[in-house]
Amino acid sequence: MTNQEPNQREGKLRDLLILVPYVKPHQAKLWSAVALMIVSSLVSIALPMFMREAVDTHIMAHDLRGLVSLIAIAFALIIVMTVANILRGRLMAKMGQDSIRALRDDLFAYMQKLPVQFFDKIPVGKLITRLTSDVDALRDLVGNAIVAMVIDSLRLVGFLVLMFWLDWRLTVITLLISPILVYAMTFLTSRIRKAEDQVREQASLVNANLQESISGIKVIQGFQAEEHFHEQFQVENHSLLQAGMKAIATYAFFWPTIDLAWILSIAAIFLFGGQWVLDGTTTPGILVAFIAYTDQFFGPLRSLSQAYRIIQRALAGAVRIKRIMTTETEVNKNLKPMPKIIGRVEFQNVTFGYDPGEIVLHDISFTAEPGQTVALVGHTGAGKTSIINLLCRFYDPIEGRIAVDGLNIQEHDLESYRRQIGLVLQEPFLFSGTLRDNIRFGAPQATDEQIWDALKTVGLAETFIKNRITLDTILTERGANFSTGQRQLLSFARALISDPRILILDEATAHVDTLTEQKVQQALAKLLAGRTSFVIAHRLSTIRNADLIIVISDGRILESGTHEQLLTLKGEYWQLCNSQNIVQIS
Ligand code: TTP
Ligand code: MG
Repeated sequence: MTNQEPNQREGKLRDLLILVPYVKPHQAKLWSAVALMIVSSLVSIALPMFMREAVDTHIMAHDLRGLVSLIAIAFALIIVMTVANILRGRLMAKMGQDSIRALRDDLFAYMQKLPVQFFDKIPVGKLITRLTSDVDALRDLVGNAIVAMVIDSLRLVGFLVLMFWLDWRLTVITLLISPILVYAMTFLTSRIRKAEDQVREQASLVNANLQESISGIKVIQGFQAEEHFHEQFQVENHSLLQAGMKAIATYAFFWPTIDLAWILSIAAIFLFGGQWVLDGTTTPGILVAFIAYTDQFFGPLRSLSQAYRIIQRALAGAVRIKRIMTTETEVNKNLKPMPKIIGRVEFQNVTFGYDPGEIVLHDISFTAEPGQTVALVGHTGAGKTSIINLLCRFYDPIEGRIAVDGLNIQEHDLESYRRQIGLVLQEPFLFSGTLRDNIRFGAPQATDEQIWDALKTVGLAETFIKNRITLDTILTERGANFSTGQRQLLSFARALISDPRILILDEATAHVDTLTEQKVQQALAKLLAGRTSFVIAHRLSTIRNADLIIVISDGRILESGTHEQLLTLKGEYWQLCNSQNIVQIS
């Protein structure tokens, strides 16, 4: 769905409307900045006229006092302009930062709710780079470009009007030079932009690469694959260098070309203007003022071309951000909330594939009665986790229907549904923070007593007390200061606290040793009691007591029934049990 990143040049001005709600609260700042900019623009438009006045009226007439007072007035105006510019810069920067902070907040909240599919298709590093640079592009737009665009256009018009009024012939000469400028502004800037796009793209690849190799550092070092990853990184890094060099090479043309245009205009103005002063058709003051105007004329042109680039980048960013913010609403279609459920789960002829062309689950149907424990059994890759993914609505089936208490889960609000599901995975998600926060993750209002009770139930309390671990103990990233088994039990405690109606354990007991396993079995029994539970475990001893065992193979249900029923079938399950010496035990 969202795997194609839009091209930089895509995006319409309309897409920038996503900024309106963020800029609106800062309207006062915006308008003050506009007012300040109008003041400073008026001064900058007027200043060359002072030069004309100084030369023609005062210098030519040897009027020193008049000259001094004229300069004093001009000086005062320049101070006004400078102060206005400083204030405007601060106001706009503040507005840019404030509104973009709010946008970044919202974006983060949206991202957290995006369908899992979204993340399947874009590497995390790339997503992060994209989002940070997209947000920055919008900040540049809000904090600078919007106002600059309007005011620079006004200044340009102001300059042109005054220039024509002073001497239309000189104005025509200045404008004759403008094709060089137009070339620099359009052709060169579009090449620079392309090169910069490539730099950004390449930078995001480097980041994705970095992110991957940092999170896999243990495996990489363990397998001594550093060289391989380094080589890969060198390749990406080299491409980044090349993209950067290309951008710089193009950029190296830009300013000299602009300067050339400027110097040519000044030379032409001196050449023709000088003659016209001599033949009396224009005055020295006008010539001086004109040179000042020509100089100033280039300023807004430059910043307009910069603003144009910022707008292009912001447009591309806005499209991607908008895409994220609208993806979310596709899921949350304002559905009615899922009422409090009892926990009867039905799969009705469910067919599913992560890629519609590649079916992973074929025509799956089964019913789990409230409170039952259902075990999903099958070889690796059979589709067990995929069934769970559908039940959690990380994905939606292609065909068929999943109902809980008879209600189609696709027709009900996701949040209110998921709140009633507990998910314990093989690799528990622990985050940096206190033990307390990690355990009451799904039930923030849980008291310390409840947390300790849960820890007791899963058999962790004793060890924790012995090792002086309190609820305030800080977990380092991903709970690295706990053993894998302890992390697993922590995630049991977390599930207990949030007290879900439907509980899912996907390979959740894989890390627990046989000694603790007895404890775990007791903990599990308490955890599963009174809830509809789905248990996936390769170790079949964990699931013998299940009310319903479903054997999956290649995405199809092969057999289902209780342990005893399935053994008498002497089919796939019987074989699986044989391979784990379970038959004898039973
Ligand atoms: P799973 O449903 O993950 O298989 P499983 O849970 O039975 O296997 P295991 O015991 O190893 O955990 O995979 C079924 C097919 O779906 C498999 O071909 C891989 C594919 N698949 C994806 O394409 N994307 C996914 O996110 C997942 C989970 C699976
Ligand atoms: Mg699995």
